Amino acid sequence: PVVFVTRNVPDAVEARLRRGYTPRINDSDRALSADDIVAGAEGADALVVTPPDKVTAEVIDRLPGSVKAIGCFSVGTNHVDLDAAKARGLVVTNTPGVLTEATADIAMLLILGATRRAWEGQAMLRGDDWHGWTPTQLMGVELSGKRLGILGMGRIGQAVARRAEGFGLKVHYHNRRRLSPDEARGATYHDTPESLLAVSDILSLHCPATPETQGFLNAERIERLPTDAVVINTSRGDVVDDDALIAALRSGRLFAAGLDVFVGEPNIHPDYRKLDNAYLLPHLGSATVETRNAMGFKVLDNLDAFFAGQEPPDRVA
Ligand code: 8YV
Repeated sequence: PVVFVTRNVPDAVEARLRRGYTPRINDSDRALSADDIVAGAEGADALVVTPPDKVTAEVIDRLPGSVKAIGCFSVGTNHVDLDAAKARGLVVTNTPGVLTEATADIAMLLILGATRRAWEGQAMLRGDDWHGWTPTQLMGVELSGKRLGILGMGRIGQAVARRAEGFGLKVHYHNRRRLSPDEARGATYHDTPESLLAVSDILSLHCPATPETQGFLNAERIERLPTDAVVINTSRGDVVDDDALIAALRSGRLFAAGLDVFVGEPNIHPDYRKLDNAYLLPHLGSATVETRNAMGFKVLDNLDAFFAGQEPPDRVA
């Protein structure tokens, strides 16, 4: 089968792709327009799509009839209109599980980086602006004994909770489903997001981007957080109202934010770059060699199953 791949993939994944398919790989790191995706899909049997390339209802409508399946190179599927895909009979798959640990590591990095002002320290050193140690220099927030609020206690939220225990954080969470005691490992359940916000010295967002979670962390909800709280986001930028978060960081209502995901990536809200208390990463959550290989192999496991006439293990539509 011919497969149009919207972004380049790790060498090991490409090698396996070439063994079973005729790949057409877009080599550029620029986001593709609807026209680019439709043109790339010409004559293809399947697409492999990585966010932020968007497969909207319009794109799905314009896809050539040869396309039967879409493999998301991601666990998140908000870049694909699943209803439109379903209506057209397209099979869509994703890559759950394999990026859990890498993403949880990045959440911890953001927690540490934001609370300990790591970026300000880097900037000071690299800008040749360090004039010596003083007892008041770059004082941060200590993790031990603080409350970590996890919104969305799925695989990644639970992996962050496991790591947080080692740092002496007390874990609280809200999730649509209350976890079993084994899964919760002593974390305190909150039956509403609002109740969780009130105790979250550090709030870490791990919910998917859906119409329900769109702009969840708005000005009113930020006000519910404790004074000097820290906000961490490794899920999707859409869960945060950028203007509200930026205003709270600027005014000092929040101590800091650690963000790996943004609305409109890669064109993030320009004001984030002006804030010393915003610790920013360019969507590195799953960016390890091990995880990106595993994600690619999962995409291919799903395509292999589909083209063998079997049920793909990670079908989402
Ligand atoms: C990257 C992610 O966006 O899996 C996801 O949903 O957000 C990340 O892993 C990306 O998909 C990697 O190509």
